[in-house]
Amino acid sequence: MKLYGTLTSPFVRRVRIVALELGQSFEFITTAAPEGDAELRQHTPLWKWPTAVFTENGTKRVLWDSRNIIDDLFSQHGTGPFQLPTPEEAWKERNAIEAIDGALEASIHLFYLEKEGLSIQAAPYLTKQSQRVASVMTWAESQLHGASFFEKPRLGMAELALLTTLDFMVFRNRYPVAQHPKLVEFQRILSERPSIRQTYPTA
Ligand SMILES: N[C@@H](CCC(=O)N[C@@H](CS)C(=O)NCC(=O)O)C(=O)O
Repeated sequence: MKLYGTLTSPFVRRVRIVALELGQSFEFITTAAPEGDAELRQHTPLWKWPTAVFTENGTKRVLWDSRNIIDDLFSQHGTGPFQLPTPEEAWKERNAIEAIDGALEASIHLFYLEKEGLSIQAAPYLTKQSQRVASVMTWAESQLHGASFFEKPRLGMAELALLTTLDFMVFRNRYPVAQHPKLVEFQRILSERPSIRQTYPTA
């Protein structure tokens, strides 16, 4: 697999963690460099990372979106330590991922805009986006049982989504995660996994 992205991207990190857990090596092309970004744009009309290119037996598959890439890795190599939801859990997991990804994307957009000099106060919608992040973080904390969204311990896609989101919030100073003891505890428990430790965002 050829993986396009940056080492700070929480969505790319999800793919890196899954690849590590499944023992799958990959070639990493950084989109932080203009050449990598130009190459990425030849593969995806969205210009977003992660984007992955698989070449097998002369056929090429190009996938964008972290979930799409992870599903592909799961179908090729099994799910390793990750648990897929039971049919009864599926709606709850999808809800959690949708909420977390909504908060993460809002936070990433605010980060980009602030970097370009725009303040959150510049428009009511930006303020709403910031409040949306706080709403989701508060909700996520209320749902946790230790390191799991479910009463039984598990590592699934909702937990992976939350962990990568929290670490991004701390790394980019986007949200005061420390104000939520259960979120901090969640991070602490998962940080024991080597795949999590080895993929912390770095500047
Ligand atoms: N739904 C996508 C979101 C990917 C995404 O938003 N990636 C960000 C980096 S973390 C990106 O590509 N940003 C560049 C841009 O928006 O131009 C996924 O799960 O992979």
